[in-house]
Amino acid sequence: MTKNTRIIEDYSLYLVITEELCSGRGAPEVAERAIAGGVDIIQMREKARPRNELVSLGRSLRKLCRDSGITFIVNDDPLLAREVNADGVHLGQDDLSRFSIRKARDMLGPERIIGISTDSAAQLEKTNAEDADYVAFGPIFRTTVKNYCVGTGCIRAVQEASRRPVFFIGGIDSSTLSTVLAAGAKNIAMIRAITESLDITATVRYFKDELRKQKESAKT
Ligand code: 3NM
Repeated sequence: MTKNTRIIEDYSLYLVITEELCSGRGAPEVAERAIAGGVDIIQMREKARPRNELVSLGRSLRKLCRDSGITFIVNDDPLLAREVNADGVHLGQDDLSRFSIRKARDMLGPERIIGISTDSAAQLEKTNAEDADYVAFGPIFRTTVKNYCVGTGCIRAVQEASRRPVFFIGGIDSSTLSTVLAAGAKNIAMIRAITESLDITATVRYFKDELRKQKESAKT
């Protein structure tokens, strides 16, 4: 580790990359363009690909991220995260039945990041008591990978209840971002608003600018 990656700054932009949602472009190309726009964290989220492909793609993405000082996270699998030397792993609630947070921590050591998906106050409270570094909370709006959404009404309470940085996720795009920020969100995670964008660098720059403005206005 070249820096303490476990410290996640507020007002971070987190890009989750699933290659089949990249409009025909490869994940490394999307990552490179997003990095040029100033994205803070990139996750490789590939649900059904052979392990050798995951290792190879993971190593490519990790190199791109490491060369630019961007945090790189692997979804679902602490062993894969370790194999590609990612900065951390993101675990869904389903993954927690295979790997508890404690087990993932044992596998990854004290330096790496562990992120957890949550969608309720109960899951948030449980995660508060564990050695995780951030939580994702959502889906806030309708999205293609989930069949429900929680809405924006919970955002402020979630932000206040969480002892970790929270990334709000699910259907957030340029038309919904301001609502999410106005409700108290500090960190945002996205797939399609970035991966399906024609000009990924400009899109990421736009989201980062919005987060920066929110950060400034929170100070005053
Ligand atoms: N996890 P988009 S929502 C991967 O709520 C993921 O845990 C979610 O994609 C959760 O930004 C989601 O395109 C999909 O809606 C986010």
